[in-house]
Amino acid sequence: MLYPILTPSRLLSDLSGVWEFKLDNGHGFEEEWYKEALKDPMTMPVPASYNDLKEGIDFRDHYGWVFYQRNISVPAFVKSQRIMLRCAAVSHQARIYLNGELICEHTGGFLPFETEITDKLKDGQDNLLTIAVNNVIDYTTLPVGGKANMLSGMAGVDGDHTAGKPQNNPNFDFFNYCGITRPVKIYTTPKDYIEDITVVPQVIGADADLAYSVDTVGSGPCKVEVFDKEGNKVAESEGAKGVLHIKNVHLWQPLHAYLYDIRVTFGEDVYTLPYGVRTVRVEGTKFLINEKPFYFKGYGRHEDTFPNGRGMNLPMNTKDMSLMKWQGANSFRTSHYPYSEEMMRLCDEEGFVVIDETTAVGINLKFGGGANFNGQPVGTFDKEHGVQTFEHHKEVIRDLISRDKNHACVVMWSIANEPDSAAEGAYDYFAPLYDLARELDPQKRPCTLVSVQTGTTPQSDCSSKLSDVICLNRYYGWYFGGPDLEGPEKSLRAELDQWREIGKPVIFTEYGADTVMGMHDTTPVMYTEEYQLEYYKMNNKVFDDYDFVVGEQVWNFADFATSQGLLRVQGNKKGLFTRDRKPKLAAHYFKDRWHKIPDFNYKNNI
Ligand code: BDP
Repeated sequence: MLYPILTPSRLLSDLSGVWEFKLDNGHGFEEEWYKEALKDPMTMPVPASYNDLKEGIDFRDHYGWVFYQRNISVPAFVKSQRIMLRCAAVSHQARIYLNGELICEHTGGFLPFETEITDKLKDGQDNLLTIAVNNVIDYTTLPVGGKANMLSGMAGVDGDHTAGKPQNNPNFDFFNYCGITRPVKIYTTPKDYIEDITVVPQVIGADADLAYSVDTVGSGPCKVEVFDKEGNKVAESEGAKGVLHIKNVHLWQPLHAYLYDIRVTFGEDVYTLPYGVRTVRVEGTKFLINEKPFYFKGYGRHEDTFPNGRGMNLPMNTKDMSLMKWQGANSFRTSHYPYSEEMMRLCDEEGFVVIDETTAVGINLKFGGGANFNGQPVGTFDKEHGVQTFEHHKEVIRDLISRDKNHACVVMWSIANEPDSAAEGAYDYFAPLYDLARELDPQKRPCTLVSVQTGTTPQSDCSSKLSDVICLNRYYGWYFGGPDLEGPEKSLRAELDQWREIGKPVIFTEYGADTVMGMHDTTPVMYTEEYQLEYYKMNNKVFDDYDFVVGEQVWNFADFATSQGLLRVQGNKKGLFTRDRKPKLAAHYFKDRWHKIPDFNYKNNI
């Protein structure tokens, strides 16, 4: 799916701004709130998560639907064009009404969807646009929620305590922010238009061949041209499919990005795709970018800021990129959902390497004592009582790859975070999803799932068989051991000795310790900044001893909001930075360490 842009043939209008807003009182649909102007609405910015923008727990933890509304109209001069309404992300379920008519429904909170409105707009008048948004998560959704009303597993209580009123029970450790979290846009195209563009690079010596295909609707001649940064045309081709040959190609390299502009013309329609040329593959225990062994230095992150919640925050994206580069990092994982298209484009521009994750977090009923769904332990993949996410999981993989396939920054797909990957039925659930991702990705990037520490071994984890790279979330010295770090160090070494036998590259995609900014002690006790530092030093010393460990991504880049619970002091405090991006002690330690670790060939001499 193409990112909407302004081109010589396409108009773009961003509907960001202050909309009307109302929490559903349980009768919104029955009373047809979408048919006329909302009565007694509040104001609400779009894009943003609404949760932190008004006061009170009832507002923050509202369960169910909310209604957003505004008027739209388009200038008469675009009426000869095809007019599209596009939402970049609505968490988690959307119903769109135009002038009271339901025109589109979508499930899944982190990927774009669009609908044509050309014939639905009234000429010369305002049109009432209503977007109803539902935040309910359950065993059919991604991310996964437990039984409604049950207190969260993260609260550290047994599952038989129920809350008084309906509420979500996230089976994951981040606040269930929701709303219209990314921009809503109207864009137009000619009636005969470019639907999609796919480009696959192949580097041959100093040159590159870009195999391209353009999906079109209607008829017309198709031409593709490639321009370098100076605006010189370096390749061109005719037809909807073909190969573009670039002589002396300038490669996209981690932290040294280079983007060409690929301009596609189809009849009257024009679209320009920024494009980085690089290759990615796994060989033995090495992860090769442009044929050189790459070492991942960076983070698991969240799209989480105050008061935007998960709402797109362009200044913070820029600040984060600057902080990550200040630290000498080169990569992050989009834990635990696809990030905004704006962030992905920024990573392409800045040369940041991304492991691109789906929304599949919480496919693990062992969390919360395994009592999440029925109040009694249930097998995660139990056909009758387990998760019912498989079909939606396929949709998410399809939509994620369709959105992000052309990004140079994306070097690997993460199919899920911490699923119950050693459970009965896990292999049968995941094998078809890997097959699907591999079939759909035109660049055939490596695929992984991010493996949980509890209950998995290299022998039992289906990731050993299915993944190209083993990604481990490990908390030796935090949830497993600590404050003593000697025992955890031994256990970590013992585990790595086992993974060596699998013969695949290993990346630590999470490791970390909760740390309250400003809490210090001469003895590194848990929760102090000193303990976080000692914890990381121990883990890193071990990673450095294993040549097949090809990356370290700390948990987390910054402190972030979660559901309330006994283990969470106003959120998860494992950040190297606070939520407002001030560095803890360990941030300086990593700055020093990562600037000494080269992006390539780090493990060559071990
Ligand atoms: C891992 C999860 C991550 C949590 C982290 C933690 O992947 O989402 O935030 O643990 O407990 O299990 O901090």
